[in-house]
Amino acid sequence: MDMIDLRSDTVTTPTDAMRASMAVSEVGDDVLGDDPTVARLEALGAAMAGKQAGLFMPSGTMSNTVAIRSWTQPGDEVLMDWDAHSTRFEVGAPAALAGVMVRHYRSRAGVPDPVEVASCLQRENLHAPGTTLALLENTHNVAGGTVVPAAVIEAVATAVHDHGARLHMDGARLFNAAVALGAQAAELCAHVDSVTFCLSKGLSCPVGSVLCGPSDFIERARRFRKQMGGGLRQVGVLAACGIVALEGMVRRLAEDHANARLMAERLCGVAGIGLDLETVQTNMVYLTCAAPAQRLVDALRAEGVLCLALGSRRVRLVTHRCVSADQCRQAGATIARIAAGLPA
Ligand code: TLP
Repeated sequence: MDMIDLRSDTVTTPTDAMRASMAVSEVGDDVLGDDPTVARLEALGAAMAGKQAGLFMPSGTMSNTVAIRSWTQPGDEVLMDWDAHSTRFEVGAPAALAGVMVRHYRSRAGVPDPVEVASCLQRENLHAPGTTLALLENTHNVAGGTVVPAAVIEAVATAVHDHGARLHMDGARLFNAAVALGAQAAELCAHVDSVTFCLSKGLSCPVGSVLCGPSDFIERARRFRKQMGGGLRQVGVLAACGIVALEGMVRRLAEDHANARLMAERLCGVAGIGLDLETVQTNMVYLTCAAPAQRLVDALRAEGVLCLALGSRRVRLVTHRCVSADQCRQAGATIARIAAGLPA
């Protein structure tokens, strides 16, 4: 049976153009600063994010953790969304590897309220750790792949900067946000101090993220990346895929968004499924199911549809380059049939 894999956009495989560029890319020892392909990717990534410098990272998780470590001192407070990826899915890295105290704000459909963020920022005193960093996530994964508009980012940045803190954006799916908003990525990054985006999700690279920010921050980040074991040698073979992705894979993300939309519209109103169409803004569809989520996921696997249970009654479907519109239609019909038949 051909499986329709909607577990994540991380399942995308490299394109033929990526494989070809890997074969011919010029490489060198990147820890010694000798890899010209990595340098090209970092410069391109920084330019697209509108920042001074970029740093190639093995993963989004390491990129966020290195950013947190580079902007803070152990014991500082870092403010992030209650459902931020760095809180939910990074194995406690901010605490374990950066030694920071994490505090949470709550957003509405992934969009923070600048007034609430401002009210959470703490000044350092004898008792309180000072807030030195805040995080935003764009698109916001757990909220549904929702986008944070540029005006909200600017308002949050103003509050954070007025406090004397920094703002980092987890833009694992920054280009999905940009495509959905019809904006340039740099417009969404204009007011944040640093941003990371992933190459290995909808952009289809096998590995990698780019952390972008001011040059002195990136130099600190380079040391912390090394400290965490992320110094890589002839990694131009991977950076080459990133260049292909940034030059040619961004605009097609609109197709993934359209496919998510058609699947969501098919599933809206189906018995046994709750779905908020307003949160379907990019390439994700979150379902609330009447039956336990894992039971629905297991039943769908037997029918050739793969998806993830992210919560006891929540199932996530993610569209990407390796699933077609027809497959999304087929998956929608299968999910509707199975969900309607499962006991609560
Ligand atoms: N998210 C993965 C899982 O960890 C949930 C996925 O399948 O969506 N920030 C955000 C917003 C992310 O969604 C992810 C990956 C990361 C950071 C981490 O990226 P990687 O997996 O490269 O460490």
